[in-house]
Amino acid sequence: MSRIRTVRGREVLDSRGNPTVECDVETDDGLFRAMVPSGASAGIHEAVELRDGGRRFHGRGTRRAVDNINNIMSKKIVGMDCTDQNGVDDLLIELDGTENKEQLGANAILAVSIAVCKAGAAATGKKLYEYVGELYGKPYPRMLPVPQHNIINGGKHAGQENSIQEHMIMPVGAKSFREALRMASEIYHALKNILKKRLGAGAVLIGDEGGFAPPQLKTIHERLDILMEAISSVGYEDEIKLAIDSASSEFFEDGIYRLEGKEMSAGELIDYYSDVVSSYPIVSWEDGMAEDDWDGWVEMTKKLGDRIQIVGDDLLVTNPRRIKKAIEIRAANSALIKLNQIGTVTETLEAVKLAHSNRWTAVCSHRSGETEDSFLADFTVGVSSSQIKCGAPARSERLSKYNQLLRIEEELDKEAKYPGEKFRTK
Ligand code: 2PG
Ligand code: MG
Repeated sequence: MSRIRTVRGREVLDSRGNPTVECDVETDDGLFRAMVPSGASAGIHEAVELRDGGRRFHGRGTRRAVDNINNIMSKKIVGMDCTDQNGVDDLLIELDGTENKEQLGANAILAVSIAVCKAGAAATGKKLYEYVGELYGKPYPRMLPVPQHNIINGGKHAGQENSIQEHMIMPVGAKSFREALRMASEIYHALKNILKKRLGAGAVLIGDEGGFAPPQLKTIHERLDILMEAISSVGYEDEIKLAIDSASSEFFEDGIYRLEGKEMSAGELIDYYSDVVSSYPIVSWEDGMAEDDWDGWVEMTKKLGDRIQIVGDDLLVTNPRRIKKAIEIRAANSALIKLNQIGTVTETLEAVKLAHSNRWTAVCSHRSGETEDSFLADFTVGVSSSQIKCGAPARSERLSKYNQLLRIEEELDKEAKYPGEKFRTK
């Protein structure tokens, strides 16, 4: 038992240079800090990220959210036991009192929730991943996640319209996380050289998640061809599989998907995806369908769900209610997990539990606007998730998570498995 002494919020900047929320929680064991990330291609069903509006920071200021921490939440939380994660999160939810956390802001609530979680780990003398595992509440297999590295950025993250957002490599043939990260780094630099030689220096400018954003490559085929070339140039054809995130809500309107200069119905788009899946070693496809196109999701899962992982991001928004529905109607077979889509550690744990107990995978994910906080790495190991999506193996806001996973793997030594083999199905 360790009492929360002070709770202090502040406005800091994220990796895009936009304001975000940081929170310090002080207990007898020290000071514990959390920072929240922020999405660009955010789903409409996500919990509300409270922004100030007005001219300051082009309306993106987080002073109101910070004030909510300092003037409202801190008054109730101070004095509570920091190991009572459930109790703290329940209270924050109750204080907010809305469905989507619009009153206090999910950005404010999550900053407090994560800082309390870090304090709780210290109070119990546990490693953060161990403590998260305990909150998760199951005897869990020790596992390091297979990374999904987005090394070609498109869509909103690269200032491009009507294009696929993320082209990711998964080092499934690696024997450890450390080896996976090395392979990814080697491929990243091989890709950089090829792009530069073939398309010039402008092709290696990077998008929000550290991947390259070559404006000349407009179609998924052009992008995946060069990706495959980079993979084979360093000899990893057998070790690497691919994952895609369409972020299709961004190119869906009035029942029509507008991608790469074509207009398609859900069925036509799924046929297009099927061809792509047949042509490349793809094992995972995220947000192929738009956030409310439930019929499209069911159809895509029916058509491709036996062959690949169908991941719901904007569709599910880490919300147990939406995940439950998707499980019932078979609208996907995997949930993307983003803490700030739902707003507390406890609810995020519930979302992962729901996925895992229905034999779904749970892919723990960063946001395109990130911070140096590495909580996600510990969270991912804590819940024994088989995968993490954190962007390219470059830029420190991405590496803060990957480097923390290196430390955790070293600490766990031979105890931890790397589940790459699971994805070598194609
Ligand atoms: C996604 C995410 C992260 P954003 O769509 O999966 O890669 O993007 O944070 O912009 O929503
Ligand atoms: Mg996504």
